Amino acid sequence: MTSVADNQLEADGLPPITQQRRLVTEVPGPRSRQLAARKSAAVARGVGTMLPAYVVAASGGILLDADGNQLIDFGSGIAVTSVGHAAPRVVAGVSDQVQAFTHTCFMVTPYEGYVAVCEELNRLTPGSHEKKSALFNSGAEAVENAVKIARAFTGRSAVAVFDHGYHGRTNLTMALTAKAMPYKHGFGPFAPEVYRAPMSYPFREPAPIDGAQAAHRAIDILEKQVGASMLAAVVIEPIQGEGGFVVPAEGFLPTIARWCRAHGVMLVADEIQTGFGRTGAWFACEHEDVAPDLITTAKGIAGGLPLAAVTGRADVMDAAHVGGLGGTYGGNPVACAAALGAIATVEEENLLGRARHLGSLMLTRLTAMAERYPSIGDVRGRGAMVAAELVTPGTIEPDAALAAAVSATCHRNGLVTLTCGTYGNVLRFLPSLVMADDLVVEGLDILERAFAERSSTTHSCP
Ligand code: PLZ
Repeated sequence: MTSVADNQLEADGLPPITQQRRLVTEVPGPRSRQLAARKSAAVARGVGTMLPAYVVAASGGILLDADGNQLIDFGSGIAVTSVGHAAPRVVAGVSDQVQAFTHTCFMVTPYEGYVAVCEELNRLTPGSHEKKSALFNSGAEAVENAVKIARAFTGRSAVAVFDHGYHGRTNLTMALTAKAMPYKHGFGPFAPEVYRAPMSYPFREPAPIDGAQAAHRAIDILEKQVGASMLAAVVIEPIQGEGGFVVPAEGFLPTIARWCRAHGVMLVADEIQTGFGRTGAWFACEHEDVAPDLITTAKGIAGGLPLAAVTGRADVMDAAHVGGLGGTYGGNPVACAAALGAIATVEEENLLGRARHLGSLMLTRLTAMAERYPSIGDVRGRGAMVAAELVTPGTIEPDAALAAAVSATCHRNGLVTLTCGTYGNVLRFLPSLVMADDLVVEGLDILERAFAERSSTTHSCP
């Protein structure tokens, strides 16, 4: 398939992108290293880069770097390009919109795209109740606004979040985020009235505990340390992203949801990483039949353009006064056009089915690898959101150094992998849902070779 990016590349005298890995230099190559030197001089050092292979174009599941290397992308820009890089419907929608107009500000002179995206969100998010939406620029901004809306509706101020949770880097969302380094360290003071409860993290429980029990452990703490009547919202990722792809035990989420309902606490599902088909359903809450009061979305919503949303019960969403929600760029028309293209792509290409298929392919292979390499302590995930947690064999002692080493080996071999986790010891895999099976298998082969290489020095393999 020829995309706009392909044509531009041909015009620049570079070959078109094919859906294949191709290494022509070391990764990163000399041109990328030159750019990295410019970056060091020009960009604040706080903005890190994980794999400094500078991208010049991308298509489907492949990134083309400045040296002509084609990399298999198992990161999707942190779960953003689920419909693939430069997805044709996204590119077409964006191109048309850019020709028409780029910005008016929806709060000044509105346009249809914003309304259409809200209609789609109201239709696609869990629950058959009447819903409304509001659009923003980033995930963090969506979470901030969900808290504002929950506070306006309930007249309460406290917010509960969970161990290992990640919700963003703004002041309020830093307070909601669990991990200090690198997200919060030195950046306080943080917003008050944020309380943290223990998560259900099956691999790390000291003793077996089911989902309902883990929920009651959290509820107990919230009741004692905050009081349900003080809580505006419980904000939770149905599957934690940055915290380590933590899938709570079955029953955890529904039990929390029932408790919230019984006490008038708004359940805010942060589906910024899990949403838009990533887990094999439109939203991860659906796997346990939970319909949250509010749901925050971003990332996969718009095929790579910055867009985020809060969607929820119409009565709750309407609690904020007229003019109380907004922002200059929120629901920018180009981003809205991209979102409509991305949503159509998920529906028309059955990407929910693809996510489930890729998920079972990855889980099967990783589970087999875990038998062979005892440093893989746990393999987990849902749909195309899959992870391997690395430990000292026979223990649950995190091995972040191994995760970094395996990831670096993958990078050198043309596979973009990401790590995550409170302990930095989780490898996560987020291929685009349009990635062909053979490319996913090739990526897993590279990963397995990286384990073989890294493990041969520490223990023998059968
Ligand atoms: N909520 C569940 O995953 C963003 C962060 C990367 P923004 N995750 C990637 C980094 O190191 O900054 C995220 C998320 C969940 C909220 C957010 C925040 O979304 O669009 O990055 O603001």
